[in-house]
Amino acid sequence: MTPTKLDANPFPYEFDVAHTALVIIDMQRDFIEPGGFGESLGNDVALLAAIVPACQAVLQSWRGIGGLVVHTREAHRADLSDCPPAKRNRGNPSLRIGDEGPMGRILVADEPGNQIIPALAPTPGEIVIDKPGKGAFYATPLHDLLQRAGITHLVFMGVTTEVCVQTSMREANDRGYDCLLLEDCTESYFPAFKQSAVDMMCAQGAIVGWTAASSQFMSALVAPDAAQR
Ligand code: TIU
Repeated sequence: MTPTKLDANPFPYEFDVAHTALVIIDMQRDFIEPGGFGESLGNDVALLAAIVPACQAVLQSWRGIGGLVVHTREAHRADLSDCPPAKRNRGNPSLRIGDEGPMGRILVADEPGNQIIPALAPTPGEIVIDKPGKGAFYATPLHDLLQRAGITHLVFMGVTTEVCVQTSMREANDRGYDCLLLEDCTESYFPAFKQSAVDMMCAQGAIVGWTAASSQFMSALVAPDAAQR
């Protein structure tokens, strides 16, 4: 199969759909809606909701061509046995992981706040990974699942750019995946951190990976030849 090529930073990114997964990091109510973990840390969660339409458009296109989709959630077991005290006790949040909040227990699996937002809800057959850390590979079966599916390339969306997205992309890069971050499909509670994270991923000749606008990615999906340089 001829690889698809799109204009990206710092140079064109090549992939083929059969060996690529779309990875959507932590688009769960805990981070996007008031009353969850993000707000408990003192953040303005409204900033993050702005990327939902762009994420929806990419997800729809990717599903339309039959691409593999992976959703992650930052989620702990109800007994918090996978939440190190160093994580739970850090800082001075209004609610700690495991505490009862307006959307159920904060960052605990199966609670209402831990669900992926309805606009991006997984469909049957899509992979959903509950991860106890910031990275999607730490203490999860993700690498094995991707290897078994023959995946070599990962396209990232989700929140937050410099925390769970960047950590996941770095973990993926060290495991040998070619990674692309869709710039307008990721957001941070700190716009300057988002920009720095985007810049540092593709610096030094794509030291962590590539970045591109979702419009570039979607053009490549619709008309692979037209998107080539
Ligand atoms: N606080 C923050 O920016 N992010 C997180 O705690 N988790 C994710 O990024 N998902």
